[in-house]
Amino acid sequence: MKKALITGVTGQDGAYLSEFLLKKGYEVHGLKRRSSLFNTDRIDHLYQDPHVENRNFILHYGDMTDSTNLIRLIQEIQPDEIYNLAAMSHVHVSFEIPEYTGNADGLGTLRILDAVRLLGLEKKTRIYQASTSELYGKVQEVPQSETTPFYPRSPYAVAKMYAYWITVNYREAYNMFACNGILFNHESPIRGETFVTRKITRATARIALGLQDKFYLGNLDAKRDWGHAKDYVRMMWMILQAEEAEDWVIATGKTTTVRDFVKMSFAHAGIELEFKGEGVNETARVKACNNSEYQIEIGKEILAVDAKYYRPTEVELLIGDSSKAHKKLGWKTEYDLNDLVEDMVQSDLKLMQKEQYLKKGGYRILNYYE
Ligand code: NDP
Ligand code: GDR
Repeated sequence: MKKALITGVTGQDGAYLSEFLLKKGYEVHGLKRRSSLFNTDRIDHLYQDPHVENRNFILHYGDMTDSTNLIRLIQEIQPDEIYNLAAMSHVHVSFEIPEYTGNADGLGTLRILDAVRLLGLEKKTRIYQASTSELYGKVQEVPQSETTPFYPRSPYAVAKMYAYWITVNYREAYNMFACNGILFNHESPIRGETFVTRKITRATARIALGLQDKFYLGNLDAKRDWGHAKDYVRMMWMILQAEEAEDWVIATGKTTTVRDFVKMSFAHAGIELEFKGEGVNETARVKACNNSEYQIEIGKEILAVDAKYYRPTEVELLIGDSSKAHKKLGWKTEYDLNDLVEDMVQSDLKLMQKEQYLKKGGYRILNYYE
């Protein structure tokens, strides 16, 4: 039985990857942070009682900023594969906590690589590093491929740039099987609530069900290459099964504006929107609604722009070229953007129906939807 260690197991990708590897027969070890509230919502369905013998899903406390803990865990587990997914992963927030982001996302990656080297596991343990399309930053070339130069535009991207190169360096210096997956944006119903897609699908459901009047976004012109996280975690595994350790771009090859994502999301709930104005004055109103269950007023303003969501430096356009992964690893996607939006909107509608019941029962509904 192969053993995998996943850092960031409680995150979106960690949850899907755990499920995927367990189905493949792996013993999965996950690194989770201590928090004052339970933080395992996304993996609770995989939880196994620690009193039961022969568990194949085991959680350990740890933190990417704590080297001794990482060394001890890797020594105990002796993993065949490490998937380094843990990171402070929010680009906008990284402008507020740049030093911590550098420590967790940049140096954290070094700590994993160096632990494997110090423990003499270079030949045994393969390492996947969660690199990102944010490395491309300011547009140098489109579509972006493994040979496109980097120009990071946030403390997050700069930290991930260190992580990218230290992974390449350890591969070359110590002959380790360490690879970067340069993944473009990938989303799902369990995407963090403050990333733009999930913010939009949650707002769609809340507005449709009368739980919220309006929501605010930043740059509606930004373009992203959005895929489904389920397709992308499969690729993480394929990267570590390849014959050679290399770096790979994973993307759909299509790009869409934030504005168009909003239109698609509301369209999946049967609501047509009309956009007017420009920049901070842009708004969207309800043009038509073909779902009689939603008592939504035609002409109502449901979206406005708030400059507080603009980033000090923005990444305007991402579109990836994954031809290397298609050709050499045979990677194919099962979901397109339409399937993704449908999956997210349907899931949020179900989730928000629960909020509706709570509200009817007199419970206070938290109106926090940043
Ligand atoms: P999430 O934000 O959903 O999950 C991040 C995970 O990292 C969480 O489990 C979080 O724990 C954990 N974490 C954060 N800081 C630390 C720390 N100091 N020590 C230990 N664990 C920590 O991210 P995703 O699942 O979306 O992304 C996974 C990885 O892939 C990240 O590295 C991200 O930067 C990268 N990436 C993501 C892309 C995407 O579109 N999703 C695209 C390209 C790269 P907790 O739950 O306690 O907060
Ligand atoms: P991104 O994702 O920065 O690409 O990083 P995010 O969803 O946060 O932003 C995408 C684009 O939408 C614009 N935007 C807004 N973004 C947020 N979060 N909130 C808003 O209100 C809003 N309005 C407009 C942003 O300006 C941006 O252009 C994600 C993360 O998962 C990273 O960890 C990962 O590395 C990259 O994707 C690939």
